[in-house]
Amino acid sequence: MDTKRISSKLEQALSAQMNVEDLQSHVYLSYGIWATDKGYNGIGNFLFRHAQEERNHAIKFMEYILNRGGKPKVEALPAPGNDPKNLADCFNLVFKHEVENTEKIYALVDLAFAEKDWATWNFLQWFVKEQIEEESLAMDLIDKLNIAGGDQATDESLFTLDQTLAKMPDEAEMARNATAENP
Ligand code: OFO
Repeated sequence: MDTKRISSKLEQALSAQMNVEDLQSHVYLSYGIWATDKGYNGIGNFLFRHAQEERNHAIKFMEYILNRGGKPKVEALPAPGNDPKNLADCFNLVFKHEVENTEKIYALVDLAFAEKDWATWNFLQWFVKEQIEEESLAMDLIDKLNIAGGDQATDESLFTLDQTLAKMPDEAEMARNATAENP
């Protein structure tokens, strides 16, 4: 009896996204190595933690496909690309990667909707929400660097920024979770 509960088209599209998440993980790993090598250990650590999150996203896709009776395929990944030119470039690239990823998730939601595969549509809503957090986190990085002085940032303010990012949570706080004590 065929127990597969997902179309081959969605199975392949979700499997491709599993590989995209793994590539994102490698990209953040490479940025973390770049930052640490430049002496920004706090920023490097933040990016390494983020690389791990992307890896977890890949596993989430893998498990879902398997749970629906499909079989994901691990593909060869392209190289992560050039190192960022500077911190502003690094944070802008993080934001760009997240926006591109959001668009990929939306395309999957569209596909699940078109197929009326509500289980997959529901599964993907977790990623829709996650991308709001990830984009906020990336915007926060850009804001923090601007506050530190952007291109004109002094070594001292960059040192403080590095320390701040070392302690920054991996998840952005959602506006609706804010309280008077924790705005
Ligand atoms: Fe940064 O995002 Fe995964 O999904």
